Formats: sequence, C-alpha cells, structure tokens
Amino acid sequence: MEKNINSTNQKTKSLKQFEKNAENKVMTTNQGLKVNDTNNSLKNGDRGSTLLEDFLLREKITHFDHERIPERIVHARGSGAHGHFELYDSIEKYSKAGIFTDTTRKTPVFARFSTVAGSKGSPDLARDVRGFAVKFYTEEGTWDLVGNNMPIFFIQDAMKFPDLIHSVKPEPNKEIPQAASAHDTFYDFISRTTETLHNQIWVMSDRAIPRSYRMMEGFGIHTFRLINKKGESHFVKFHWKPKLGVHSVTWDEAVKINGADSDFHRRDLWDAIEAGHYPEWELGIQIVAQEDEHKFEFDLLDPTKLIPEELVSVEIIGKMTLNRNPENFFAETEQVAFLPGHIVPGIDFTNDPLLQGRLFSYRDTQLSRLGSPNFHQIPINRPVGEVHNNQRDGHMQMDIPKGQTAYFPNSLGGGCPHLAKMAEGAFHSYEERIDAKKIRTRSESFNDHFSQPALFYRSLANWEQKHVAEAYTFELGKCSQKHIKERMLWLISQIDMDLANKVAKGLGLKIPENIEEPINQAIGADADIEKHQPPKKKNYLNSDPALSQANTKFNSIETRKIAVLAADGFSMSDYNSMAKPLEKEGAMLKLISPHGGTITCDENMEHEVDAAIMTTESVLFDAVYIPGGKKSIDSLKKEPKFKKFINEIFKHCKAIAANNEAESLIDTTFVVDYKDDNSVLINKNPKDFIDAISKHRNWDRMDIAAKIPA
Ligand code: HDE
Repeated sequence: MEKNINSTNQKTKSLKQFEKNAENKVMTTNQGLKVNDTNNSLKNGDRGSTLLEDFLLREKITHFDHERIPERIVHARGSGAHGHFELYDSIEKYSKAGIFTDTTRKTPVFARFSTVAGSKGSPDLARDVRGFAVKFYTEEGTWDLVGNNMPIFFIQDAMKFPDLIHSVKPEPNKEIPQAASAHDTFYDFISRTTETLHNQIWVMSDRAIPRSYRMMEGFGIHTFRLINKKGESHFVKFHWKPKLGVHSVTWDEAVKINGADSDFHRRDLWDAIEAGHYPEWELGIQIVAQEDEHKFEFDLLDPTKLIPEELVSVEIIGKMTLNRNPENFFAETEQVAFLPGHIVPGIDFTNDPLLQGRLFSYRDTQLSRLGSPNFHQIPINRPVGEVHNNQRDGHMQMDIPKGQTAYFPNSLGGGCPHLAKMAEGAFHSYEERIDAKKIRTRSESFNDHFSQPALFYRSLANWEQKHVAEAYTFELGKCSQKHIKERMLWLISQIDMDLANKVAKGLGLKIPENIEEPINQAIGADADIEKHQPPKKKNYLNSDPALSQANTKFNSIETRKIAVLAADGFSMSDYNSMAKPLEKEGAMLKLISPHGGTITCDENMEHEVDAAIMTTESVLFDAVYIPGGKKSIDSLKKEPKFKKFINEIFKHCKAIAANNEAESLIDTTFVVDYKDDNSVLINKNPKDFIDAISKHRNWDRMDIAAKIPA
C-alpha cells in the first residue's frame, strides 16, 4: 500500500535525503567497489583455509560484529511513528511558542511508545508503565515532551531513580524475572519508599495493560511553565487524550497475548497506520496561575501528584496524528533520542526535582547509547531549522563546518555565528526569584503519600477496583518473602482497608496492625524522621471521574479486530449481513478457519483465510462473529480449539454474534447458559453487535465469566 507522505512535512523531506533505496542497484562494498560474490570467502583452494587478505569478508563480518548498540537502560522496548501536530486555537495568553500560537502550522512529530522495565525483545503486554515520548520538530527548535501513560511518577527526586530501576529490573544474581515487577526486590523497595505508592496503584490498574498504544492517554507528568510574550509564567500539565478512548485488556489476556504475539502493540500500531487508520490524540493543558502555586493540598512540584481534572479542567488545544511508519526501525525508532531538556521559547521548566535530574540524565545516556556527542546529527534527531555554533569534532562528525574560527567572540569569522536577540526569537530562561539555602533534603510539602492513591482507587468503577485487587494479589503472590508482603499489606490498608482485605485474603495473610520501622525511609541518615513521615490521609475530593476508564469514550469500533469463525459451506448471506456494517464502521474482520489457504462459501465463492485456528488465539481479537451454514458449523464443531476460542472470548467479556446454525456451536460451549447476556447476540441486528463492541467489554458478566475455566 502507498504510504501517506505529507508533502508539507518538513521533517519527512529532510529525512528523504538520507534514505537509500537498493532497487535496480548493483551490490558494492562500503567503498563503492562492485561485488561479484557475497557467498564465499577467499581460500587457499576450494577446501583450503581462508585468507587474511579477504577484505570483502573482513568488511562484511566487521560491520556485522558491531551492528548492535546498547539498548536503552529503561524503555528499551518500543515502537515509533511519524506524524504531525495541529493547533486548534492560539493560546498566546499563556505561551509565545510558535507551536502554540500559529494555527496554520502542521508541526512534524515523531512519537515513540514503550514499556519501561523489559529488554528490547521483551513482550509488549508486560504489566508496566508505558512511555509516551513525542518529538516536535518546530520551526524554533525541537521540543521533546517525554511522558508516560500515567499522570504521576514513582519517585519525587531524581536521586532515587537508579534505586527504583535496580529494584524492578531482573534480580542481579539470577537475571530473573524479565519485564515483570512481580518479585521481591521491587516490593522490598516499594514498601520502603512510600512516595511510590501512587504510581504503584496505577500500575496495578488496567492502565498498565493497554489494549493498544492508540488507546492510551499520555501525560507530561511534571508541572512545566508556559511563558507568554510579556514574560509571564503559568504552570501547566500536559495531557494526551486518545481519539479511540482509553481501553485495556485483562490480565489473563495479557499473559496469553505475550505468548501468542509478543509484538502485539508494535504490530497493532504498524498495521493501523498501514491501513490508513491514523491514530490521533488531542493535546490538553491544565493551567494554574502563578499566584495559585500554593492553593492546592499538594505541591505542584511533586511529580507523584496529579491535579484532579475536577479541580482544574483540561483545555484541549490541538491534535496529533500519526500517519507514517518509519522506513527503518534502527535508523529511526532505535536511534531517536528524546531529551526533556529540549524546549523552545514559550515553554520552560519548574523546580520539580525529578524533572531537574532528568535534564541531566537523558543527554548523558545518549552519549553511551549512541556513542557520540554528535547524536543530534543522526537524521531522525536533526532539528528542521539550521544549526550553527562553535561545537566541533567528536566521533562521527557528519557536518563539514567551514571557516577559520570555532570560538566566540571572534573577528576573523566576522563575529559569526552571531548571538540572537530576544526579538529574533532567542531562548531566555524564566527569571524565577530564588532566595534559599543550599540544602540536601525533601520538602515537607511532598510528604502526603496516601491521599492520591486513595482518590485514584475511590474513583474507579467496581470492575476496575476488582482488577486492582487481583493485580496486587498476583504481584505480591509472586514475592517469596512474607515480611515484604505484610509490609505491603499494611501500606495498602492505609490506602483502602477494603482493598487490603481482598488482597490479604488472596495471599492467605493477615494485615499487620502496625509496622515497626518508619514508613518513609527516603530520607537522610541524620534527618528528623518524624518530620518526614506521611501525615494522615486527606480527602479533598471524593472522586475524579477522569481517572476511571469507565468514563472514557465508547463511541467507535474503528480498527477493532473481529474474528469470523467459518469453514467450507458458511452462509454468505449471513456473512454479508454482518460484515458490511462492521467494515463500514472501520472494524477489521479476519477469517479464522480449520485450515489455511482458502474456504468456499455456500455460494461457491472462494475466500482467503486470514489464519488457521492452530496459528491464532482469541486474545488477539476484540469480538467474534460466527455465520451460519450447516456444513461450516459441523466442521467447526469437530475442532475443539473453536470451542475454546468462544469460551475465552466470553471469559474476557467480549461481544459474540452468531447467526442461524451457528447457535448450535454456541450450545456446545459454556456460553449456552448465558445466551441472555447483553453482548451475546444470536440472530440480532448488526447494530446491536456494533454497540456491544464499541462498549469494549461487557463487565456486567465479569463474575460469571471468571468461573469459566478457559
Ligand atoms: Fe526517563 N529515561 N527517566 N522518565 N524516560 C529514559 O533516556 C530518567 C522519567 C521516559 O522513547 C532514558 O533515552 C531519569 C519520567 C520515556 O526513547 C534515561 C528519571 C518520565 C523514555 C531516563 C526518569 C520518563 C525515557 C533511557 C528520573 C515520564 C523513553 C533511554 C529523574 C515523564 C524515551 C533514554 C524513548 C527514557 C532517565 C523518569 C519517561 C536513562 C533519571 C518521570 C518515555 O535517560
């Protein structure tokens, strides 16, 4: 399929000049020498030893030996895509950034989504935070918004990041487990660092197992500043809201998807873009006036706190569309380097101590990951505007800077490159007033560690709360140390007693009445321990509906994957009556049959099979449809995997539709007793099926479905 290449996308144009296409070209060495044989090395006779002289062999093998670079220390596993950002209305009262004032622009972007803990080859459906990093190639310079799919982070100070990551990564003695937080070291750390509990409960929620990258929110997390023309500052939190709503899979599916298709999210993003279903997110901002900095019950500089949308609403200001897959994974997705320190005039930092540490870490890590201070010259990392300064040389210098001078000030180079005036769009840091002691401590205003996890849990629908309880039970159940589990149980009981009771029951343990050591241990050895313990939980808001996935969008079945179970002799009229309306709404139908190749319908037409039942699993689909046709249904009944498929779809609360003879197949499954379920649709109107799929899941059936041993 032709790729949609937006001709106005400046970044796409700049990348084009670096693309190489071997079509109709002769093979050469890296020196341009034409190659006649790339299959055999140079030898002493046809059975003799290989000669050192063989420069063709040496060049090929040497390059191969060095073709890996270190994977990202975190967020190693990811996928990216190109697109653009459009602004709806100017927000010049807050920001002077071109990207926030010029509604005629289509700013090129490259976005990368990732898991955090796993290695580059780890499965996509790990229970984890997802990275949500966007590089905006703006006319005034590159702005990177390097966020996550959860609005808060685990820790409050960059100093704790290596500890956090060392605790979640595979345990160093045995390098187990891969891409999983369910182990002793993680909960040992979590239970002694109570500031982590808010992000931790989000990780126990469905947010940590998204249905698709295209169906998750993104957050800048930190409070940033927007600076307007007058130099005035407003605090801002950035939000990405997906057009398709926020949807997740269940844990049982996640575990199975990791086996059935460990590239599930990567494939989903790639396929949607190739099929022209371009993912879209709206960008929203929460604005807090400078004078309101201290009006909240939490500190705006504390990255473990969100600003509830009930308190400050999200103003939608623009839209990002991803419409082009990379040409080459390594060159683009692997080599892209995001740095929170990349900002443009009109956007600035705050003193959030986590953000401040990130401003150092990202450049530093690129130096070892990409191997040179010239990583900004890699095509994907080049800004769209010109770059001129006196930085020189270094590994893999790609530019050829001209002239005699590489210093400033100079007269020999005509004083160039000259300094930019503010009127020419120069960057100028926000002049924040500072009058403080140099001190190594944690602000007492960061001490509240329980109010927001409790708010999050209270805001969830009952099915979401159930998933949280199950996730804690699973994760702690995987820990081997009783004292770690008990400490966690006590901490969960400080968030919500009902939740703690459920988890304790699952673990077969009692919630301790108290714990001996100080709760918050993220303090210095000589610090006043009492001063740094979390105060009593506050309740400044009963619930924040924006935190629950039950309040997301349920208005589309676009890109939903529907399995059609059929064999030779299936009813074409049944199929047409259902397939056409579904496809009209943007759903993707896949024909699953007892074998690969083709099958023939009752109107004697051949149909290409998308997958033989042995090669696929129900967890890769959003719903199932079974057309009638006696011969087809008889064949499906003979293959037990079709029954398993239907049982599992039911277990995962997905929609099922069947026509005519297909009912008798349903009757051979557990679903036979639940044919009155809202989303089991036998001989019903396609519209009912569309409605059921757009609801994502029928959680009303959750308790019944849990009993199905699929
Ligand atoms: Fe990162 N993080 N991080 N992080 N982070 C990296 O940079 C780091 C944090 C995030 O798709 C690394 O290029 C520190 C918060 C994303 O390429 C590294 C701290 C948030 C990505 C690094 C944080 C993030 C990274 C590893 C605490 C959400 C992937 C490779 C002070 C707002 C970007 C790299 C991509 C990657 C350090 C905390 C998001 C090591 C020290 C908070 C999405 O530099």
